[in-house]
Amino acid sequence: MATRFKLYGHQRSGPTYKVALALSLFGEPFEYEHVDLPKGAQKEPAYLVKNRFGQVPCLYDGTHHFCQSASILQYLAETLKKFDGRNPEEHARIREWMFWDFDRLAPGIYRSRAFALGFRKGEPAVVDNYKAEGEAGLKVLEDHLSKHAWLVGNKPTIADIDIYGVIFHAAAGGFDLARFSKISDWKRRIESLPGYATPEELCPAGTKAA
Ligand SMILES: N[C@@H](CCC(=O)N[C@@H](CS)C(=O)NCC(=O)O)C(=O)O
Repeated sequence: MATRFKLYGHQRSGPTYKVALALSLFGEPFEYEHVDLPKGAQKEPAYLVKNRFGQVPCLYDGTHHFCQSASILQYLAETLKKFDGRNPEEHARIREWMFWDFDRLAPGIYRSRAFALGFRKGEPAVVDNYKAEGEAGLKVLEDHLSKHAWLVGNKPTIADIDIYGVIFHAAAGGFDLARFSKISDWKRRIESLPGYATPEELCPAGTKAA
């Protein structure tokens, strides 16, 4: 069946998962193409015309190729009218969470995971620093979720999907989420939404048809 969307990504890429999960929660089937990062496929000219930054994910909507997972989530919310804010203030709050994520949460958690899984090497002080940054980010999130069920407003938005895509990988980075009961409750709320699926289900280590 022809689908509107085609996602280029890698199963172990957190940003790829954010977009795949959004499409699934939005109820949008999509074609998926595995980009072989270890072989450098993301730096090949044929891929660079789709994503000038030479990274995954990249989303094709039938007309344009889009990159940067947070921007892609905003594009999906705006065009499909789901998981979006209801007014300019909520749109700004969503952006605040997504900008904070890539500044303060994702580096600590994604890098700690990369060290733990052996994708990256680092001196102990560097490893400890990323771990501490991840812990500090989790504390901010836990505090907010102790007063709110969702990150913005009273329903799930792309801010929740974006940050879930980081929290999903926290355990693999050595973070004990059992110590963060509000994050754990919120995580379960997202996992019970219709269309929820794991990276392995959405992004096979190979290309899948829609
Ligand atoms: N800010 C980007 C980050 C994308 C990113 O870091 N992608 C990584 C995989 S998780 C990548 O493509 N790495 C390969 C490379 O940079 O050559 C986004 O959110 O889309």
